[in-house]
Amino acid sequence: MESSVLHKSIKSPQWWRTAVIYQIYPRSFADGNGDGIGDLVGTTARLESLRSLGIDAIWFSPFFKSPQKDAGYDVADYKTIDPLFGTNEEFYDLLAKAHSLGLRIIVDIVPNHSSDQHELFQAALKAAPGSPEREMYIFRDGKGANGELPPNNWESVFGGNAWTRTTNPDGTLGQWYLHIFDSSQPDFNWENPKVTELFEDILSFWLDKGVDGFRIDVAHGLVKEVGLPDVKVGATHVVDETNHPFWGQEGVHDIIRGWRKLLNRYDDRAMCAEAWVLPLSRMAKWVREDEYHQTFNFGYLETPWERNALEKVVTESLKEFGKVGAPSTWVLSNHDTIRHTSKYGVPSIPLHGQGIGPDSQQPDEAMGLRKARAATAFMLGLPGGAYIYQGEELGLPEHTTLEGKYRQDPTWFRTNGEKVGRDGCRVPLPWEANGGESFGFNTTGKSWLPAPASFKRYARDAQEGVAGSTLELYKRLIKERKEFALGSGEFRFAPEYSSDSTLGYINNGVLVISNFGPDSVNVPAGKLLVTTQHDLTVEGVLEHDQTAWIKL
Ligand code: TEU
Ligand code: CA
Repeated sequence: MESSVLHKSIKSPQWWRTAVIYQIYPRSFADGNGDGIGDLVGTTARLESLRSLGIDAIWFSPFFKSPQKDAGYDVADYKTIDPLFGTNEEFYDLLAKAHSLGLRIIVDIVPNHSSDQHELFQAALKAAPGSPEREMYIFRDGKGANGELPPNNWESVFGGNAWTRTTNPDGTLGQWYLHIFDSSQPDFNWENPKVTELFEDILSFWLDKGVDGFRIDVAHGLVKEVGLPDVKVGATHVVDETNHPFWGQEGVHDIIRGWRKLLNRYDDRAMCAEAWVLPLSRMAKWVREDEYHQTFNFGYLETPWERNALEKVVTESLKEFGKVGAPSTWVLSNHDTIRHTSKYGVPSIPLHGQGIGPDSQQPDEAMGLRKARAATAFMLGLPGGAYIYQGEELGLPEHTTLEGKYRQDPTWFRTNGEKVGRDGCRVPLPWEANGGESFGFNTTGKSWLPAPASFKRYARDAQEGVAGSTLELYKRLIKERKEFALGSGEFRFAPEYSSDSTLGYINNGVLVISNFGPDSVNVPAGKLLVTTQHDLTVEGVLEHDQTAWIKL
């Protein structure tokens, strides 16, 4: 092995080490019954078209019983599909069909908190302070003479205080409960073994039903520092090395090890952590041999389209994950962040959780799409697992002019509109350019969030089979990625093909080269496998903000 090799090839990878996993946001994927909200029947009917993308697996954002205060991340019953999306039977049918098409299914488990409508939280509210019922969650007396002040200074990720005061059954004011997210999402008390049991039971339930794994929500938040000390002023949401009382506490690792043991009892299941922790050396701790199989690489997601920054983050990722024997993952978009097409269309990336609204500077759509395509081509050539978010295969932009009256993200409400939140990346998918107001999302035209007019141009049927379309680009990238086994390939950067404005790497004999500079550059001869340029016949010259794959 050459010393510059950053990733050695793997002979027989476990599926998750190299998989391309497609995130379905159920309420916005496909609506079978026409009520304006995506559902399982609608999704099942679209599974073949998903398979034609070449993906290996699907991750479903939560579809469990929920009051939908945070789009399903507020779960009231972890074993039952919300009637909004369908029935358990419909999910088992979907699972069977997906498996018959060779697609694995990952479901989203939310262990940090439940909905306030969960029976356990309702029981806790009715029970007395200090009771076993209350011990399932995090209740505390308030500060001040009459307990009128919250127990500490913690703030909700969505804005405002992380504590809400309860009212006792007799009408007097009572204890406070902790919610790192919305007040409808009380945090579980992971110091309590009953909580451990609860989730082992939930995971076993879904494993027994045959799901291939889990995406674990807020994986870095479960354990809180003993004594619940104040957050030091200046601490941020994405955890750095400084100690934070509710992000990235060491105790989470014991929980993870317990789950890994459970998964190991089954064949070939995997779990992926949503752990917002940096630096990557710290994130890599989540994927040690006896912990998660994967973790989302948010360091990568937050890296701008810049030559040096990308070289640095890829090097660091492969080194740090490599040290613990885990694959890196790569991701550019998800349901919490601004779609990468729009992110690259503005001069500087808005802060995490900020969103882009009608009052913000509007993205340059063409520039954003061009860079996004180039960035995706750069990403899909890398070894490891890759996550793509529904709609990015269409080049969908964020809905950046969505009116306040449609917004549903708790961030919007809890910051009084100061942050527009995440609805802009959650607009239902356009399937048919002439499919009515909802562009084929359903047949009634109803849509829980209205699509911008531009979605007509991005509709799936307008791109299917059209050379150079973003959809065909994704298909080609995923196909060649498989063909050359890039997910498990031998990888190194290629300084001999790079310059100040270009960055090249070689993976299993395929040169992936991106041009970040303003001018066109010559690229080496070889078989052109794929290019993000609109005119696929242009060989030898790569324009600005384009990527090409060349078999040397
Ligand atoms: O997100 C956790 C999280 O910390 C963020 O990405 C957060 O959504 C963002 O900072 C808000 O601005 C997970 C889910 O992915 C998200 O959709 C849920 O809202 C959240 O947990 C609560 O369950
Ligand atoms: Ca529906």
